[in-house]
Amino acid sequence: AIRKAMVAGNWKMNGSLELVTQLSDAINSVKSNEIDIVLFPPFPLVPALVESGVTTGTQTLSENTPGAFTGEVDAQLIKDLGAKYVLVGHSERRSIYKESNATVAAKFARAQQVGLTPILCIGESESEQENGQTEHVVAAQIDAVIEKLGVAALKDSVIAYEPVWAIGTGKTASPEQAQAVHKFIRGKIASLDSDLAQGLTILYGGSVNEKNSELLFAQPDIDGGLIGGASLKADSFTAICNSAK
Ligand code: G2H
Repeated sequence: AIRKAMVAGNWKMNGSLELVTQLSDAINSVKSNEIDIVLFPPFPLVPALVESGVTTGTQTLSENTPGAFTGEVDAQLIKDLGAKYVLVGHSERRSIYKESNATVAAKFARAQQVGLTPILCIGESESEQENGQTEHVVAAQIDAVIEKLGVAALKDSVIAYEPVWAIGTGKTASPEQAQAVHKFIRGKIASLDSDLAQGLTILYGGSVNEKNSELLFAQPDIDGGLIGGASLKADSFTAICNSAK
């Protein structure tokens, strides 16, 4: 493959110090140069996970610089604690916490400002998919970042395509369905910068498990996965990691 595979585990609001030990032991036993494995635990578990040797990211960050923002977490602090990546625009942040495309673009910018690599999460809802708006929606989500920062900003980033109707529902996009959207995303970016698009890691997310991961990852424009529920179980997660090698 021209791009290195990545498997990312998004723990959402789950996990414990004990789970850090379990998952880090399991990940350290399947680590290889062929694949980047990253976990996204809740903020308080970041230092323990960094200490374990597993590449770490956070599930969100503040778009602001330090100040009076009770409950928010600053990007520089995340970076100083040893995290390397941050998710921006996960569909749960967009839908539950009302993050707009503009807010997501601001978070993306703030991550890069401190040297964190943003993973830009995009995807259409069930009704948008039924109405044939998938391409329109994902294009607008990417354009919000390009309009703010220019296409070059995507060079030091990852995109995660997660159709909202497939998240935590057990419904996965078929490999062909997902590949078609990934190809559209890469093609859209290639129309602005072809080399950048060829090098860009595009992950698939939404009910990925150890049974469906291999066929998804075999698609030419799917470079790995963003895994939710199945990233909480050592056996499932390591099997998914191995299927990306
Ligand atoms: C999508 C995914 C991880 P799950 O949210 O970001 O979760 O695999 O549980 O659908």
